[in-house]
Amino acid sequence: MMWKSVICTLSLFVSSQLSLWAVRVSADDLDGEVQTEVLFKPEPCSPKSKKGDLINAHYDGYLDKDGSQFYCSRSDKDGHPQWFVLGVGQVIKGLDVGMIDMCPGEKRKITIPSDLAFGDKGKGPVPPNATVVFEVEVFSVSRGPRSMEAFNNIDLDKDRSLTKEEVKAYLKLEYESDGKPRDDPFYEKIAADIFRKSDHDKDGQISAKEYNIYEHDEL
Ligand SMILES: [Ca+2]
Ligand SMILES: [Ca+2]
Repeated sequence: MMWKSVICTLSLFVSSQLSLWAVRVSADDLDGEVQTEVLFKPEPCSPKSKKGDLINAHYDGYLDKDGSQFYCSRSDKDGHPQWFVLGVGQVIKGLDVGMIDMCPGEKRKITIPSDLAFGDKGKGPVPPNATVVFEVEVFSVSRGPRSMEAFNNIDLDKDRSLTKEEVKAYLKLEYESDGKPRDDPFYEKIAADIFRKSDHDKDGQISAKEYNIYEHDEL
């Protein structure tokens, strides 16, 4: 584990140093606080991520002041890309904002001031009031699991509650319809991630209420 982490840190440290030379572009709609720079954009670039979408991505974090790495999703958790719902606070605010309008395959460098990242307390290896830089790569963008339409599709037995089996069956269908079927451990891993974030009372089911916790966020 330690070994993998060191390798990852070293190799990405080099790429980060190189990309520091690139010009930073501030996206118009991000009010200048979060700076995004597109490192790679596939053609065509679609679908584009929006608030409430379920995102699968790698993101590596660096301190802006010296380029040292504090987070590497490629080595954490066996290197699986991370799943989260965009725009609802499952990741730091700067990523919620800076990862809008990204398509699968797109890579960005996102520079985030501390008040939209880890704040005046910092977190773990991130010191207080630190500006951070994330290099993100998006693998998939799908309609958020937060729409009631999706909930009803996932809830096969219509008991207004989602089991892990129902979530896995749904993921399987999604991947197969994209022509990218995966093996069972892959779906198991994603389902476990989703349950960790959504099954707040830990009863092994995602209730309609748990699922809809962000409903007021006009998804
Ligand atoms: Ca059910
Ligand atoms: Ca529950």
